[in-house]
Order: sequence, then structure tokens, then C-alpha cells
Amino acid sequence: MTDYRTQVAIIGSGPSGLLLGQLLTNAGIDNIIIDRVSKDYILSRVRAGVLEWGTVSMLEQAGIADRLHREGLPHNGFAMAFSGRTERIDMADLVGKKVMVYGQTEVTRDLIKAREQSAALSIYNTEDAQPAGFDGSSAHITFQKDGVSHRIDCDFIAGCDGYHGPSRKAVPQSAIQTFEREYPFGWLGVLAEVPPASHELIYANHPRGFALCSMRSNVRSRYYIQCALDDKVDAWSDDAFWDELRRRLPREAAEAVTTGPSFEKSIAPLRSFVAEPMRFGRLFLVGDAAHIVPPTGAKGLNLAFSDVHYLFNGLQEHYFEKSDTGIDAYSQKALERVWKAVRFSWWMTTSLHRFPETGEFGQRIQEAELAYLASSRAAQTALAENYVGLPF
Ligand code: FAS
Ligand code: PHB
Repeated sequence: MTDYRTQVAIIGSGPSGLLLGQLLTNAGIDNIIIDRVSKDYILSRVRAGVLEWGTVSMLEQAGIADRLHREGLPHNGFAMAFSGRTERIDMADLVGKKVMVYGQTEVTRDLIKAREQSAALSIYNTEDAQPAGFDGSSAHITFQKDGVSHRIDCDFIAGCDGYHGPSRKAVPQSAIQTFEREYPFGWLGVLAEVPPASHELIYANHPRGFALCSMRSNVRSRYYIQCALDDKVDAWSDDAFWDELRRRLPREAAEAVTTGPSFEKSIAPLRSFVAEPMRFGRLFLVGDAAHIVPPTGAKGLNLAFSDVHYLFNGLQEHYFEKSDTGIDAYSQKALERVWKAVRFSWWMTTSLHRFPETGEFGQRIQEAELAYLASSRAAQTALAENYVGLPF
């Protein structure tokens, strides 16, 4: 049994594990990250695209925001399309803030590059990682690698292992409460090397279903359309996707869509999920390990980073100020912000998607909600302050 000893052991080399690891390393707090897949697999994932400015500030704090500022696209607004019209939500005017369009894949690439330039240890392609001893004084992780058993002894375990990871499952069922809503549809997303239909994002409500026009750069577009839960990627040719997307957009936006071959096409289910609490002795659940939001509000990645903000500050206090006030408050502070983002993501999803069970009445209610939004600065301000990200 090969042993390691560290201060903070991190399960998961996704955005939350990598950012926590980078902040800890910069602060001189020893940490080890393990992940069940390879670095290349992690970098092949296509996920989030919008960063709250609080997230940008954290990446600056971690010292990995140079490329983000060179290549990212600051956005002062976005559009809501419905009933054949498009209404711009001017975040800069309404709340004096903006967001940054920069793919999660690029954030992950920047974090992995920084980790490789540091002396911090990451171990990929592990198997059967199990957090243990976290309810007492002997927190540790066991795992297999190339058929050899390993153990990491540590002060704390950060469960940054996503929705399907072992950390939440290692908690006794009697100690954890979960809240969940699964939505009766998914998102079919494509990436294509074509210029975006608009310089800002367009969220579209349509009787045929939701559509989203996003981007990764001025030459790479990211589009989504709502699809059935049992839909299959292979059932969608590029032409079928482009036709359906344009049918769900107001005429001017539809005519601005540049079509082309997709180089990534995938379907993601939508769910809202929260596990409470997020701390169990020496084990902390972080990011998707503790909560999932439908991507409609662009909150998933950003919530993972606000968890890291609270946990990192608490760990710093523990090690350098000999105070556990921060780690003791971690779960309550993180969940306060999580639930507000879960609500916002639920509102965006229920306002913009076609729900079979609510029929034409439901469609009219959504259109009335969006027409009110378009007519009310107060409603737009509430939308804008949630979209740019509530304070940490
Ligand atoms: P992650 O899931 O990113 O990372 C967890 C890591 O733990 C993975 O690398 C995994 O390999 C590892 N792991 C799991 N089990 C393990 C084990 N047993 N041993 C070791 N390691 C293990 N968010 C948005 O804001 N906007 C979007 O548009 C958006 N789109 C998404 C599309 C999809 C298909 C998915 C799945 C998510 C999407 N999200 C989106 C949410 C997503 O960005 C997450 O919020 C974000 O990846 C959370 O980061 P982490 O908490 O680090 O978890
Ligand atoms: C994306 O660009 O992938 C994206 C943007 C905004 C969202 C969801 C996804 O709300």
C-alpha cells in the first residue's frame, strides 16, 4: 500500500478541484488531486460557456486569467426572444456588471497548465477512490492505480468529484438530505466553426421548444435546442439541427445564423439537485458533487467556483489563523448562494422551455411573463443581477 501524506486531498480534477488546488498551492497549503480519467479526457469535455465576474476575479486571484482576458469575450447584455420579438437585457446599464464568455474547457486547460508548472501532485486514471475516516481524526482516501492500492492520509478531503463521484455516496444516508427535480426534456448542443448569429447570447422561448445561441469566440458558435429526453444525437443531421434552430428564432436572428458542419454534437439531460449539508467532519462536498442546476441560467460552473471561494478561505483561516470559523460556516454559506442560483436556474428553465403537460395555457403564461419582463425595468434588473451572479 503506497502511502501519501498531504494537508488537503482533492477527489476530482474538474474545474472545482483544479481551482481549489491552485489556490491552495499558491497559499503554500499542500494538496494532492486524483481523478479517475486522463488529463486528455478532462480537456475533451465541452460544457459551460459563461463566467460570472466573480468567477473571473477568482481566476485572477489564482493567477491564471491572462489568456482569459486576451481571448475571452466580455458581454454587457444578452437577449430574450419570444413571440417573434427579441428584447435585450442590458446588464451593464441595469446593474453595472457584465459576464465573460470563455469556455469551461479553456478554464480547465489554463488550470491544468498552471498545476503542471507547480510542484503539486495530480494522479490521473485512478480507480475505486474512497474517502474514509472523515468523521474522525484519520481522514484518508484509498484508491487503485495500475492494480496497486494506494492511500492518501490528509487533514481534509475536498469532494470535487461531480454528481456521480464517490464523495457524496460515502456519507451515511441518515446524515444527508437531497432535493431533486428532473426536467422532461434535454438539450441537444452543437459546436461549429461558424461566426455567431449575434454578438451576444440569445435565449429563445418558442412553442416548438427552447433554443440558445451562444459562442466560444467570434468564429466558433455554440447552439442548443430543447429535445425529448429519449432523443438520440444520431437522429439529428446538421441540416435538421440548423432548420429546427432557425424555426425557433425570431426572423432577424434566424436569418443571421451561419450554418456549417458541427464538430461536436451531444445531448445533456436537465435536472435541479441539492444535497444538504455540504460538510461532514473533514469531508467537504464541492461543486457538482453537492448540486446540479439546469444550464439555462449558466450557473453550474460558477456555483462550483463560489463553493471553492468559501472553502479556500475557510482552509486558509484554519491553517494560518488557527480558526475554524470559516470551515464551520462553509456549508451554510455555500448553500445560501446555491439555493438562490437553483431558484434562478429553475425560473429561467420554466420560463423558456416547452412543458408538454402545461400545453397552450402554459405557453401563453410564459409569453405573458416574458412580455412583462420586457416592459419592466424592475423585472429586468432582478434578472440581470441574478445572471451576472449574486455576491459571494
Ligand atoms: P466536474 O463534474 O466538472 O468534475 C468532476 C471530476 O471528478 C471529473 O473530472 C471526474 O472524472 C472526477 N471523478 C468522478 N468520479 C471520480 C472518482 N470515483 N475518482 C476520481 N475522480 C472522479 N454549467 C454551466 O454553467 N453552463 C453550461 O452550459 C453547462 N453545460 C453542461 C453540460 C454538461 C453535459 C454537463 C455534464 C454539465 C454542464 N454544466 C454547465 C455544468 C458543469 O459545467 C459543472 O457545473 C462543472 O463541470 C462542475 O465542476 P466540478 O464540480 O469540478 O465537477
Ligand atoms: C454555453 O455557451 O455553453 C452556454 C451559455 C449560456 C448558458 C448555457 C450554456 O446558459
